[in-house]
Amino acid sequence: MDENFYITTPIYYPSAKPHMGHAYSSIISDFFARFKRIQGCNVLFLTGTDEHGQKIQRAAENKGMDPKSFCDEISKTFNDLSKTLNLSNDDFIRTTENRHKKSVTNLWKILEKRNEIYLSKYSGWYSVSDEAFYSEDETEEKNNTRTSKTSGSPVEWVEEESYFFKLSKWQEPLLKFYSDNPKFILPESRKNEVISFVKSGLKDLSISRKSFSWGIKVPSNNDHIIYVWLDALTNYISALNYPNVQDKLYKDFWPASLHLIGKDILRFHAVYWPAFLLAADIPPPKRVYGHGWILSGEEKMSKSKGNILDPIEIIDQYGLDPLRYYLIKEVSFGNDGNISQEKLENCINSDLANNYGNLCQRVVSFNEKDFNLKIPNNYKFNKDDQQILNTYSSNIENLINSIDNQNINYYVNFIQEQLFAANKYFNDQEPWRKKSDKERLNSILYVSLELIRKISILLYPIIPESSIKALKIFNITEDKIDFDSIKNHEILKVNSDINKIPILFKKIIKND
Ligand code: ME8
Repeated sequence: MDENFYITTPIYYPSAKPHMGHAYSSIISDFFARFKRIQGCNVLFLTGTDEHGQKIQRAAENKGMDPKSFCDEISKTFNDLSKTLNLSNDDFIRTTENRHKKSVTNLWKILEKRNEIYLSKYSGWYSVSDEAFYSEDETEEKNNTRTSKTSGSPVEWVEEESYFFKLSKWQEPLLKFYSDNPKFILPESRKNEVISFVKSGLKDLSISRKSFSWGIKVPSNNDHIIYVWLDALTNYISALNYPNVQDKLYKDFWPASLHLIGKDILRFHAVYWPAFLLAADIPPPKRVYGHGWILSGEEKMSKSKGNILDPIEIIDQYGLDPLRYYLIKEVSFGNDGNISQEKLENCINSDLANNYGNLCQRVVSFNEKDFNLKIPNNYKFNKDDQQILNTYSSNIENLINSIDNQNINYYVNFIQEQLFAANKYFNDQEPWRKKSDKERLNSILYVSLELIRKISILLYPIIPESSIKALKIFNITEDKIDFDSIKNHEILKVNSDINKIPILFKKIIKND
């Protein structure tokens, strides 16, 4: 397969160090990037930091630092986190880089040239925390503070000269775009919210600010700073060397296959971004998926609420792959989810240590005693063998479709069922009682090893490090992992050597 696949995370504000919500978006994006790679696609995976605007300027001031040094410091913690999370990102973009400034300035000039921008005056509410403008009816008075109804963050009154983007003009073209591209916004429930918002009427959008200086200047009027969202969204094409539209990266990867974001920033990605692009005659991305929130108690985790979970602490205590597995499996994708230590420990003990790790150890140890660490020969699949093996070949299209529709839950359920089925197969077939029936014994061991190979491949996008460790049994290295091979049941070469591997997951001893 030579399909190109371009996936992006949101670019994160380096206003404070990363938390579990950021880790979540990044891990899910990595899951898709890794799946597409083992499917044989040419993948580009981008993440980065969104460094301009009043929010960052104020955060830097609070620390008594200049914004650039402040961003250098915190952006590094996001870049370090990408490594700690074992993200397979190909690039990490910072909006303070020249390649990005060039790209934003160019997009602005095109919009100006196409008469999509005009100068006027903005008066209304602005949330620095969300970097968003709100109309009167989108705000409310709470504890003597005017706040945004959707995010709860405080808003302040802004009155200043501003450039406007003619968003109202794009209302109908956007609605047509949504109906021509029914899977542009997922999940479906959020798509409906966006469509009703657009149908309710779009006002022109203020796209420059004058009252602070930290940002990219409007090329034709240096008193103005380009609105941070117009700046930030453009990162997705800056990384492809836009405005050089002849560049191979741009040609191969634009329009993006998937912008994966949290539901809080769907409006920016599903309304403003395609409108800017349509206005500049650039094709919009193929899909925007707005995932749910990781909650702490009942609330969205965020710095301002002081209820953040630190991914590094969890990784130090439990390891990376357990956290990745937990976030991908336990947070029903598309919905909000809670993190609990108890559920995480249950996941480690039951799914990872018992069902997966133990299966690998049992089968390899059995093989060592009876087959001297060789793939059995002279096997013959019976009906039970055929049935369990065929589950993979008959589900391969469903699995691919589930990923192509961001239905992670289907993919993860399939793995869980197959882990259960593989353990049951080994127990039910009782190879320890088949020592006198060599052909049957050979077959059970061959099938069990083959099931470990298939499951480990399926697990690779979720827990890459552990999957690679398990695939060492068969001397399969990361670059040889091929998703399509799960439909083939006779890849393992008879009489070839297999390897013992260390315990994959340690069980958590609970003190209750
Ligand atoms: O909004 N649960 O940056 P940001 C799940 N710079 N995901 C969460 C989360 C939570 N509790 N909290 C944050 C910005 N996220 C802009 C984006 S893109 C061109 C510019 C994730 O640092 C989620 O993906 O506030 C959310 O959309 C993103 O982090 C916001 O990160």
